[in-house]
Amino acid sequence: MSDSTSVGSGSRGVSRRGFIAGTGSLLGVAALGGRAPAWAQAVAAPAPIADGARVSALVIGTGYGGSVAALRLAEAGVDVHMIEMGMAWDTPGSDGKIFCNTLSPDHRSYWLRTRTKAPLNYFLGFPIDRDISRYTGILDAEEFGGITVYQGRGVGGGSLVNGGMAVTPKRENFGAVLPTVNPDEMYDVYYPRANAGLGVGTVDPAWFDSTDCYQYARVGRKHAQRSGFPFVFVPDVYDWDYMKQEAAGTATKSALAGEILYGNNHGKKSLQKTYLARARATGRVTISALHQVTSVAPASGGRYTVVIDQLDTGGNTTATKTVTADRVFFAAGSVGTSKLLVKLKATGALPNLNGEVGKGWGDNGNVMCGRANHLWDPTGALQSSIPCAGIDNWAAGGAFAEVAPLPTGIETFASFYLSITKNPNRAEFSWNPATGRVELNWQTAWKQPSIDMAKTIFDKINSKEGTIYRTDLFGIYKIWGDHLTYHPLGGAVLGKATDNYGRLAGYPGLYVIDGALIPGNTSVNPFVTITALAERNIEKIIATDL
Ligand code: FAE
Repeated sequence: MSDSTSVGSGSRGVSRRGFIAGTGSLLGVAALGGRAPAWAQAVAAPAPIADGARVSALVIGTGYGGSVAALRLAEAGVDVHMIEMGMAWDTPGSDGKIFCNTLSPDHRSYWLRTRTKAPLNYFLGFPIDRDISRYTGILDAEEFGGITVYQGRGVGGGSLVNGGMAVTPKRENFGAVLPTVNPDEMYDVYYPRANAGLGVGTVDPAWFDSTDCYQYARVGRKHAQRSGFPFVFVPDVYDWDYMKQEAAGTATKSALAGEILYGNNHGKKSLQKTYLARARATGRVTISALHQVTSVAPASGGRYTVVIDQLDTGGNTTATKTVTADRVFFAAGSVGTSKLLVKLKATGALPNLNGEVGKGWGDNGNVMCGRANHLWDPTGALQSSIPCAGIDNWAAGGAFAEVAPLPTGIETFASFYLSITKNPNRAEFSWNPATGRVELNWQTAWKQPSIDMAKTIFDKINSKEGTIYRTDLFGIYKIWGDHLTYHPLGGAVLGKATDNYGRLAGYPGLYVIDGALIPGNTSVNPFVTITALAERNIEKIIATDL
């Protein structure tokens, strides 16, 4: 894997040469045969950021918030350098694929672990984790005291590993999601802009009704409806035409080969193929992969000194670089941004950050469970790894459950769900000087409200169907996956740690522009809201600060 996808500071001409980021053509890449995919071939890969460099805008992280900021700043004529601790994920491995499969994880699967840590870690009561070699892999299972927080690592952030479920919250719930933001501007301008930029679409209902790969979701729909729950199709950034071709046997299988958690080699429109492709095409955006920001502190002239460790694929620091930036955008994700800000405030690099930094963190109420169906109600051996269906009991019970796949390749007679719930608990990050680490005070018991809310759906369905919970998916006789979240949110909350547009209190030129701004819950899957909020904030920042 190359460690950089950059086009070089100031080398605007390089990527202007006709790089058209039409995702339709990009997704048509069949077997890669050891070559880089089209989107990666279109730009040169010169050296990463140099020690002593001076940059106009430095963006920490290449997930949703960072990608929106980079694109819009570049379009406004600002040169942008993005710093990403994970890999570029633009070069196939020895098997000809960039990403490894969920069913056969190798060194590419996890961030600096010697054993996998699968979210669903047992099957039929047996542990399924396996040894791997330590590598800067794609999925970080970051462990805090009471919770494991899963995050994507690499150019594209969470878009590399997520299910692509692209959900706009119901308008009536928005007031609780972002209380200080005007819903009119979000629903009229920024949600539509985000959905268009991300390439969001919905499964063809007729195809859904007939294809083998969504039998599990049809079973989910039947059970939901028989218990009187509203069933909804959930939009996704997967290329639905490509999935039809997979099912027809005319395209290399990706969603239908179980690819999801450790990357998707074909049909998913990750940020690499959408916002980041457009950002690179401006010629103003440079990305240094395998570079981790460790410090940001004021420099002379209102600028900032940024310290960056360059990493090798073993996670070792091979160089430490100090650069100067006019403006710095924290887009390292809820956890990454919170950890940096809390450390920098406590250790004296940014002492004037206010007391809200590190607070207001939530897990989006994530909780998982499975149900055991009757033998006459199979969910299908072939399951698309891309979920497309949900059960909406938010208003009545505080839970929105996505009907999730169990793409094991065998018939399991199981229905599996990831619920997003209205869990009120919020945690706080703090600096521990003894360990030199940032800690999070979340407790596993704080998931109980989530379990109770999810039970408003599944107790009723079990009772109606005469079925039971699976007890073999998260341990030995353990029903609830209450040890994790996929959706970390908060830690630098909008209007509290920052002003109402993400400007950090006390430091002109420092901004937060990622999931850290959102106070703990979005009522649905979060990345559309993170993207829309970033679109709103960067528009204001460009108009007034630059
Ligand atoms: P994020 O995408 O996490 O990007 C932050 C980036 O910053 C990462 O690439 C980091 O490696 C990088 N970084 C961190 N610290 C540093 C540092 N010090 N220096 C340099 N780089 C750094 O942030 N959401 C949905 O809406 N729908 C889904 O279907 C869905 N499924 C998910 C499935 C899984 C398994 C996971 C893990 C998440 C899922 N999510 C889903 C959540 C979604 O991916 C997440 O909310 C967003 O990615 C967060 O976007 P941010 O821009 O905040």
